[in-house]
Amino acid sequence: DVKERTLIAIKPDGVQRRLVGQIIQRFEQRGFKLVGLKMLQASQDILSEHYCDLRTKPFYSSLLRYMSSGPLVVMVWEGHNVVQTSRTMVGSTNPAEAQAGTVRGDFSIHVSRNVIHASDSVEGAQKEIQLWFQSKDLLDWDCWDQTSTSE
Ligand code: YYY
Ligand code: MG
Repeated sequence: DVKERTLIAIKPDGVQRRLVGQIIQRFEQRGFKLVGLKMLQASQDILSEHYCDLRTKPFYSSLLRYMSSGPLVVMVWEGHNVVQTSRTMVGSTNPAEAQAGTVRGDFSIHVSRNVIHASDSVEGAQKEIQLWFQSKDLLDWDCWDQTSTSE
């Protein structure tokens, strides 16, 4: 499905460390299309919804504190197999296990500061996109290189 979409968020440590440009570059370079982008400091409400599956985990409250501690850059990327391919690009949850060449494998060392979020399934992505974006803020734009320019 070439219209598959996923939610990618650069976490507060990624923004603080000026990694926004490099991370966006990787997704553009791979061939995905950016269809939504915003910067915000997240509330506990939206984060508790976003991480509802983890509410019983011991790290849950520190995760929410960290995720609300500074601005996030939240994006929606579109393209063939984008959910699975972005998980591969992002690397293992624990950066100690993440391969070099992945975002986490290149930029992080600890699971509590792992720089980036990516949806883990197509259904999860749909829920997360609805949670973080209004549909009017997602742009269904055509690439010029796929459009006729004979005028
Ligand atoms: O999807 P992903 O981010 O790779 O991992 P999840 O299992 O969904 O956990 C979400 C988030 O929680 C993870 O990115 C860091 C944090 N976390 C943690 O602080 N300590 C753990 N042992 C596991 C996860
Ligand atoms: Mg997850």
